[in-house]
Amino acid sequence: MKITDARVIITCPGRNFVTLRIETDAGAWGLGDATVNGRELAVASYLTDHVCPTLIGRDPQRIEDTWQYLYRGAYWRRGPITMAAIAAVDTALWDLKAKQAGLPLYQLLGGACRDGVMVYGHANGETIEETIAEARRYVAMGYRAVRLQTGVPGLPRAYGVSRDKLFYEPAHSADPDEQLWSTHRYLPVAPRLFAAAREALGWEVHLLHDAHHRLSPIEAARLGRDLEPYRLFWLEDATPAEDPAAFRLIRSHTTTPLAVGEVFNSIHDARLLIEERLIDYIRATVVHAGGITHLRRIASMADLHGVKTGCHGATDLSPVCMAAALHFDLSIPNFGVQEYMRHTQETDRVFPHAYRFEDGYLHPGDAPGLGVDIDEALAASFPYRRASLPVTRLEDGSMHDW
Ligand code: EZ4
Ligand code: CO
Repeated sequence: MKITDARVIITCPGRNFVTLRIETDAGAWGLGDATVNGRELAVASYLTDHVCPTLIGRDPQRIEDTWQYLYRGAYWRRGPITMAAIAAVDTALWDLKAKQAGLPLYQLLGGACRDGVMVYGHANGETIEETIAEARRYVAMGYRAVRLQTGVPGLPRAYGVSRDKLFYEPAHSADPDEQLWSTHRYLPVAPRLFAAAREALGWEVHLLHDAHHRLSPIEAARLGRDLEPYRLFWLEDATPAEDPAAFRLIRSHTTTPLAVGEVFNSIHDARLLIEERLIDYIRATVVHAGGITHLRRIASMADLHGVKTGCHGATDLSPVCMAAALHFDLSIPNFGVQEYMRHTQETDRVFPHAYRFEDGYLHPGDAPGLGVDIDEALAASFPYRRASLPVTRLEDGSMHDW
């Protein structure tokens, strides 16, 4: 079997998505997600200009060999753009192989380790009351886990607190929107939110919180301690993720479980955190961490050290990535939780899919391959629109992490 075509499809059904479609002389084809939020065209060029020409004529069944060829062959290893491009090829080849076998992908990965994939949704509100009202909606929909984010008095438009409810999109303007941050204002609010949430929602539902990489290590340690009474499932992205040693300090001060890694693209980003057991959940996901082939390696290393997975699942990960994550989640022993932000109806129409939500769990379905298609004619009716993630400044005007 030979690859005869590999092409990039860019579409914007509410937000931008970059998808790779690989075709073969045997008629089998596969899809891979290559979306990097706010930098979509860079991956599209990496694929179209550099990777796709080298795929033509290759045997699509040689998934591991192709991964190694693209990783080692580039000389320039790692990085979000390179690894998203490799992920797209890898995902498409797994999809293709499973379709050829007539099996849902999770069967090729060893079969199901569980009956469903527990997901968490996002409850956002300007006030604590509004956030809790949103959380109640998720619980009523059957969710067993909910992430709570609330506005901070004095900080208009803080990152991660959306005005939209079910459909939250942080990349909402062509140029980066400027937002404001103050840890001093935020730190007392988060524990108040979770105290009120436990009072209102009880202790059965899992509660999560995302600090979006905005704290210093000692601030994160303080927050972790203040949140301990409310038994969070996790505190996510406490400090900037490129500094793993910071987690030694946080870890030594708090028993609140820690999650990080949605921006990781390589096993090397996660190694120290996992080997020293500084985190409880690794957030790397298929599209941003080198595809199914590389993410399995990260998960195996994590399993060895008692760390579970909690794959990123925001709206900028397309239904193709979501499906890939679900097959992966279903098949690994050390799955923890899967983030699930719903896509818009336009996105769901461009990417018809077999995965379904029921009773707090997602299941990838039993269609062959990933179980996701792309309606290319409909995709073409939603042309690319430049969109950027926001930047954050402190109250004195200086730049900050977000
Ligand atoms: O900031 O997906 O946990 N989810 C998040 C997301 C990310 C965006 C970045 O592309 O933190 O909102
Ligand atoms: Co996050």
